[in-house]
Amino acid sequence: MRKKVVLITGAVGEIGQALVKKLASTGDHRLLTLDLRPMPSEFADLSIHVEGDILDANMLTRLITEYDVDLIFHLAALLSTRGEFAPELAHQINVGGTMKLLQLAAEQSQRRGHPVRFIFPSSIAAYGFPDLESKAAAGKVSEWEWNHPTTMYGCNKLYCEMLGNYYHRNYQQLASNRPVLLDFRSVRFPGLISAFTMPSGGTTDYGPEMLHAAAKGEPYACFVREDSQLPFMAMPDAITALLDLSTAPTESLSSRVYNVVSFSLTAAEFRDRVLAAFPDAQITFDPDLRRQGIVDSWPEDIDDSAARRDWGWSPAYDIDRAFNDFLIPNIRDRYRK
Ligand code: AKB
Repeated sequence: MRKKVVLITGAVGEIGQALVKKLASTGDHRLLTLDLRPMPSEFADLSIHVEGDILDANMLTRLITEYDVDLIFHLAALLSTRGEFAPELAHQINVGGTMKLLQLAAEQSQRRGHPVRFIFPSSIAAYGFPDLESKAAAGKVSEWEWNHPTTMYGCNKLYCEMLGNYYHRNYQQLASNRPVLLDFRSVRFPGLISAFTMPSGGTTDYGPEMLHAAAKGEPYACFVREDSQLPFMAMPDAITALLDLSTAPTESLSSRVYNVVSFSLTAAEFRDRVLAAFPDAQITFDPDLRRQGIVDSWPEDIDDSAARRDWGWSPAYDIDRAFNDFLIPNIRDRYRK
């Protein structure tokens, strides 16, 4: 008999590591993880790990055939800044990889006669404002406003939300026997901040970079202006959002794509919080016009009332708890060691 597993792609990334740790701690799931990189040694016993490329269609087919994949967290992606340096590669990974996995999950749903749950992290990169005036006037945006992404990554995320919806609702709509369809669910994340891992290749990275540099006693030149405002979330809340959405009863979901957010702050406010914890931190502002343009196109805050109403989303870490109870103590501890 095939073994029932939860598949996590991009498992060695920031969200992946936090998710693997959390799911392994419950002991309820057998985890199958996939990443180009090996799992860090402290995670070695937590999953069956496959070192492989999301673009390797044969390998994906083999995995889906060998294991009974019940739930997928598809985290593998090239983030927004890196995607601008390699847009075609970003498209291949972000769209090509997702498309292949959606197709395999659709086939698997059909074979088992039961929908595979497909959880997909999307992003505030799915939004795009033409200028700072419209960004300021919009304030909190809901899911289907200002969907005009300016980055390859943002285009990829928005399109993959649509693809997920397609496989969820309309796949093989003209077939005489409609197959069992997969169960696609997506959360749009703001900038995520972890105490235990560092982001790479994203445009919200200035927040975590500032914090980790201060704890290490290194100077940091922030690549956006002081007044740049974006929504953020502490990593444990991101994991809660993924898990809560994955188990929400189908009948409670009025949509397949939900905004989630914890707090919003400017880069100057971020600096002030870092300085309050690390008074000797040397933080300067040296905006990079191109990355600044991306941040300026993203909303300063997002409206997550649909997630709160439909599946009870509620972040445990507001801005004070995120900094005082999670980020500062754990980051201090990490670099003290
Ligand atoms: C990035 O900056 O690319 C990511 C994101 C907002 O999705 N952190």
